[in-house]
Amino acid sequence: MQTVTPLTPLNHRPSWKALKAHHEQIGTKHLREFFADDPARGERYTAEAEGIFLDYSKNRIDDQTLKLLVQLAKESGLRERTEAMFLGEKINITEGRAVLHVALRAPKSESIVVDGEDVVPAVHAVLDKMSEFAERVRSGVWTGHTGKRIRNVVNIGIGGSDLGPVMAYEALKHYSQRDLTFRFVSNVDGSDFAEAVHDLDAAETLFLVASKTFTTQETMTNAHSAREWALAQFGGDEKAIAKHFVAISTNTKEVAKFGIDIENMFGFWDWVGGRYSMDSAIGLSTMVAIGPENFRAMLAGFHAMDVHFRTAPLEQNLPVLMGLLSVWYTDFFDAQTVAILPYEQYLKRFPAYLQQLTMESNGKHVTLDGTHVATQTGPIYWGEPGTNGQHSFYQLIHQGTRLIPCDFIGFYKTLNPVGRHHDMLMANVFAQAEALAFGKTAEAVKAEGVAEALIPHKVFEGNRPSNTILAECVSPAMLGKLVALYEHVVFTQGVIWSIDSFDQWGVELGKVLATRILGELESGEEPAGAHDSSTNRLIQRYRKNK
Ligand code: G6Q
Repeated sequence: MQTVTPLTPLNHRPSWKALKAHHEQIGTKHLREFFADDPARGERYTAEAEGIFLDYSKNRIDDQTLKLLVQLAKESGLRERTEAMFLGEKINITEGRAVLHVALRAPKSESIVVDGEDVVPAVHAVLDKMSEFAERVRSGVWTGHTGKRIRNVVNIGIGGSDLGPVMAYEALKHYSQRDLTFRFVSNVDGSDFAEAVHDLDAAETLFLVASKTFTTQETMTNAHSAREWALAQFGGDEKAIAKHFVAISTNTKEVAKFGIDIENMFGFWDWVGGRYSMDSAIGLSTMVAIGPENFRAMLAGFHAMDVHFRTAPLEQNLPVLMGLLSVWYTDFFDAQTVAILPYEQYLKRFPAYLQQLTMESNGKHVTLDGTHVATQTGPIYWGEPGTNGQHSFYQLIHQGTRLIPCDFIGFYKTLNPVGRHHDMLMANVFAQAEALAFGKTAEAVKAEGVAEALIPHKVFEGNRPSNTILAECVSPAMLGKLVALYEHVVFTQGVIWSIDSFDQWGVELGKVLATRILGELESGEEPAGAHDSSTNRLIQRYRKNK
């Protein structure tokens, strides 16, 4: 790893100190006051780009806050770091890698050079190969070992090789080829695999084994079980494998070892991080589902947001504004989480997808130069689609003791116009954001004739911040824009916190320990008891009862 010149700690940057003082002045000011002082803020604190409208007026900020946050972005080198990413510099310093998910959606005319090689032609070559394959499966030209048409596509992958494909499939189901069934297997828990294939015929099933490294324990275990499951139905005929398994990976050697024809391997590169890979070959299941043309529309959506992030002034830049606002709450209000609340059933896996994108990227405790961070970093992202969440956890957001900034996401149009459903859905978006911001005072409750003793229980303090994002409708292009929006929110946060948003060392320790413990669980001899007393007892108990 290259040595990094010591960085100015975040809390020593001039704008940070100014923000601290500013927070002391306005930190307790109520959104009711903000709106009373500035009645037009609902019109002013908005930004729009690429068909995405952001209303950020219900945040606990004023012009000075924004000025200082933008200054913080400048002092933290956001523009320079953004350029470094787009130019293919090795900004993932702990792994010595470029960070080029933006190259995955770069048009053919662009050129991005990594280690002396333009990567854009290679990206398009893989896209063309994926398109050809997807068309063959979709049209029935690709047949299985017995000559039957493929009806089921099972993606086997985990983490970045699963969450993006599942989310995108769910989000874009409306655009999918409905005579194909899609399933996703990720967990090493055998039930995941068993349930995914229990009603499938191997002769009509195609497995996409998605693994950047092709060594991930869960994925390889599931892939081997799939291989055995298929071979059992094909009378052990190994020749069947080539027709029913394809690989998405960067590791040709391991793919070949598994028995997959490397002609049927779709590659990508070490400069694509797992959680940033749904628009690479890892998105093959998405492409088979929605078709190459829709997939390319999705890539164009990603690219449009990339261009906006790279070029729009910071003050009108959607990812920059959202990133800075989350830093404001995380570091100055001690907010620990951000709720992602899509009012769109098709986006039901979007919060889960963002969990990985945000938390694996920015859950870091040291800065790029290896010193302990001076402030809190990555907030916990979580959420569920509305209106379901309203009937479960919104209580805590409205009346609990924690500050939970929310991102509401809604669309002008639904893909399934049924009666009044969509207006009802959207009425809830606006109502929730309004209720969170303005609450309900004791006077208002009293005026309704509520009994004295009940009044405190019925008070809504309000002053709970939110963003509202509005867009046309769920489409491949819009999904690309939304994902890229949050990718760049994460990037913005990471630059302010001076952390490496692109490594994930935190997942390693557990993996190493699990490998060691697995041996102890399966061993014929009583293990030596080399752990702490708690772990030793748990292992003993499991061995006895399994
Ligand atoms: C993502 C992470 C991680 C990764 C999985 C699967 O950024 O690196 O979630 O995607 O561990 O890895 P493979 O694709 O190598 O199987």
